This record gives sequence, C-alpha cells and structure tokens, in this order.
Amino acid sequence: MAVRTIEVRERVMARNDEIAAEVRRRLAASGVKAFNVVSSPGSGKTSLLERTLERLGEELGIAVVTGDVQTQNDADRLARRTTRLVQAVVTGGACHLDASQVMAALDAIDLSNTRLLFVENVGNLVCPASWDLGEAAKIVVLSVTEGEDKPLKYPKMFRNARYAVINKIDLLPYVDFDVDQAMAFARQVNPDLQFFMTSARTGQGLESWYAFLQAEAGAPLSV
Ligand SMILES: Nc1nc2c(ncn2[C@@H]2O[C@H](COP(=O)(O)OP(=O)(O)OP(=O)(O)O)[C@@H](O)[C@H]2O)c(=O)[nH]1
Ligand SMILES: [Mg+2]
Repeated sequence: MAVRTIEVRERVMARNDEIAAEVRRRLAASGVKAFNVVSSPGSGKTSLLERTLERLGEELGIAVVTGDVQTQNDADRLARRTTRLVQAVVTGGACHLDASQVMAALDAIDLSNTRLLFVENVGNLVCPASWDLGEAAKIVVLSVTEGEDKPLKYPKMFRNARYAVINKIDLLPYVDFDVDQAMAFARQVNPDLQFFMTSARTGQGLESWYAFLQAEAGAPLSV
C-alpha cells in the first residue's frame, strides 16, 4: 500500500513538472518573467505586492495570480491597487498551487501586455516548496515575528528559493529576532540566496526591492 502511494505521488509530480515546463515556455514566448512568492501565513506577501503594484504595476506591466485555500481576499486587496487583472485561484483545501492552476490562470491574463507575473502561493512553508509552477524563481518571505530558525526547520523552501525577503523590519525593536543569525541559517541551506530587508508597512528597504524588479523586468529570460 505504501509503495503504491509513492508511485501515485511520483506520477502526479511528474505531470506537474510537464505542465510547469509548458507554463515556462508560454511565459518565455511572451517575454514574461514570473516569480512564485512563498512564505508562512501572514508574513506579508500580499502587503509587499500591494506596495509593488502601487509603485511599479503600470511601469512594469505586473499581473498577479493569488492562491488561497479559501476566500479571494488577497485578490480583492490587490485588485484595489491595479487596473490590471488579478486572477484568484481558490485551491479548495490544497496547501499549494499547482502548475495546471497557473496554466488556467494564464488564459485570463493579457500576456502581451505583461512583463512581470507574481504568483502569491498559499501561505505555507512546506507544500509549495515541492511544486514547480513554471516560475523564473521562488521568492521566500520571512517576517521577523517568525523566529530566525525557520530556514533550518523548513530547509526545502529556502533551498528552492533564489531570493529571500526579510519583512516587518519595523518590528525589530520589539521582537527577539537576530537578522544576522537568520541570514546565516538561510545561507547554511542555500549559500546563493539573495536577501532583501523590507517593511511593507513603513516602506523601509523597498527601494532596493523596486530596483531589483526594474532590473529583472529588463533582463533577458533564462529558460
Ligand atoms: N508591522 C508590519 N506589519 C506587516 C508588514 N507586512 C505585513 N504586515 C501585516 O501582517 C499581516 C499579514 O499580512 P499579509 O500581507 O496579509 O500576509 P500574507 O503573507 O499575504 O498572508 P497569507 O496570504 O494569509 O499567507 C497584516 O496585518 C499586515 O498588515 C510589515 O512590514 N510590518
Ligand atoms: Mg496573502
């Protein structure tokens, strides 16, 4: 029984990877760079994207797909910050988005008019790590209220991400969070991780985040 379960899971994952490759080809054909934004619940993914849409949404032609287990609250929040489509995917219980959901969401997005696509994944530091959505890179958001040990406890997420955003830095005076220690733990599992330090509340640190996105939107896609 256990062996059969593993085989089924492997088939499901293999099929997901095939669809993710199709998503990647489709995005590349339209010159769209996609980021898969992952984190535990409440670290500030939507808040960061709200700010980003306000500042760069038009300039960089940003489209967003949000994934939630239930409700389309995040999509509603983001839609208030942009005139462009925000596509909500309600997973109905699943703890992550999969590539077929992103593929379906792409049908609704005007890709010819889009340069950056953010996929806000379901808040969860475990499942989304294993699912390729066809993104150029995963961006993991870690807020300072979560404890600096999270990269060690959830290593796959930090290993599979190329960028890490340490968010809620406005709260650093009030919490026991050692930024250097958190970065050292994250580098233990992924020495190549590149960091941003932000507050989606005060705007601190967002200038380098915006500069990064501007550079990424202009940079060629590596498929
Ligand atoms: N102080 C502070 N609060 C923040 C910051 N970023 C987000 N928040 C707050 O944190 C809470 C959660 O933020 P969201 O943006 O909804 O977090 P999320 O990661 O999208 O949450 P899920 O989609 O549910 O996983 C909200 O009350 C935000 O106002 C920040 O930089 N500083
Ligand atoms: Mg959210």
